Amino acid sequence: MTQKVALITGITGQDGAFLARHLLEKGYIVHGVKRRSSSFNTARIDHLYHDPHVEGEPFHLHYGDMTDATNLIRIVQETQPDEIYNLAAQSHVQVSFETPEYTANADGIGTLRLLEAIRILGLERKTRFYQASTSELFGKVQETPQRETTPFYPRSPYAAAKLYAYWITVNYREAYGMFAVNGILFNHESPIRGETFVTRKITRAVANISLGREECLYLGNLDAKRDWGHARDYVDGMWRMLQHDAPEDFVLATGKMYSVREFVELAFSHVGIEVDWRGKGVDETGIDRKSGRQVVAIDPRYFRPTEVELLLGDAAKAKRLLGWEPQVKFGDLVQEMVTADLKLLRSEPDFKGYLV
Ligand code: NDP
Ligand code: GDR
Repeated sequence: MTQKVALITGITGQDGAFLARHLLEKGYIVHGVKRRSSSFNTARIDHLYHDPHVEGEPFHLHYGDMTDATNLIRIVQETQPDEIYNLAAQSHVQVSFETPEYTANADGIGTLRLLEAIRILGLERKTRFYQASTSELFGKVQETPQRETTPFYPRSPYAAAKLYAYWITVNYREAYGMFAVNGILFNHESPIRGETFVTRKITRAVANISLGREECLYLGNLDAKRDWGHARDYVDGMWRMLQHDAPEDFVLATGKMYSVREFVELAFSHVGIEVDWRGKGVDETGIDRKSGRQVVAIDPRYFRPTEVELLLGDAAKAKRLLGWEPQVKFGDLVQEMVTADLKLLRSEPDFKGYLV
């Protein structure tokens, strides 16, 4: 049997790394698109990469950017993929308020460029296309829990860009008969989550504070609620969507929702700190009950101009048609992330020591 070929944009991100490993384990040849950066940005996938001169090496990287159409056309032409997973994006919601035009270009028009590449090269019948859509599309939620039929109401430049990407994917499916699908994924995390997303920011700070390297964790809205799963489970869902017999859109979620505050409390409990909340609003603080030290404070800079207050997904369709169910529970996810950050930070030099 010939090996299937997959092309992953956003290969250097959290999901790109998990998906690349998943597909390599399934025997795929995997091509990834990485951006040129002034220093190394492949830490998450270095363990998958071997000498490209070895014959039969299944993992290949290509320089590319979602804002560069000719480059995307060339990569698709060279790799002739059976499946494309479009994971590349400026994916930070708060950053999108500061870089709205770039976010629209990379996340919205970038998706169009890739779909057009498939069409220009005449690969509509060969190449299946996965678009990394998001629960942020639901934004100011119109129905809880949110499912495939829930109306969208984006609340950020990021979500508005992803809304365009969602609909252009649906349109290319309907207009050109392409196997193009949206995975509407709720938040999913892991020890390799980007350090500025709230979960990883919390688990890193908890590890740092417990090692005496940091005093206090500064956060924004503690009352935001999210449906948090594990990235490993979610990349398997992406793959299942492209193996399904018909191109359809699917929600992936755990069906459980917790607040940022609850995430903070649980993460600190793993290093023996019991957080006691005092004050209200921007003056709220989290105090370590035993030592009386302040370990959490609010910084209004982290409040968003428009916030998504709660997200809770219903993944019944994915369970029914794809046999997909998340395996990792919230408590285990938090524990895994705190444990990994403790291990990582213990092995990292404390640069303060070099500065005295
Ligand atoms: P990350 O932010 O970890 O990774 C994003 C990836 O996109 C990185 O590889 C990044 O490259 C790349 N990228 C960014 N801009 C460009 C560009 N202009 N051209 C080419 N590559 C680019 O995101 P995740 O792995 O967490 O998420 C993957 C996708 O899924 C994203 O599209 C995200 O919006 C979406 N999503 C994520 C969810 C989650 O909870 N994680 C939930 C729902 C959707 P570099 O390393 O160089 O920065
Ligand atoms: P989100 O993730 O916006 O849901 O987007 P993030 O972890 O950034 O925020 C979750 C919630 O926590 C609140 N919050 C903070 N967030 C950050 N980053 N930093 C803080 O200090 C802080 N304090 C409170 C936020 O206001 C928010 O309500 C993620 C991304 O991966 C998107 O790409 C993806 O589409 C969605 O998840 C589903």
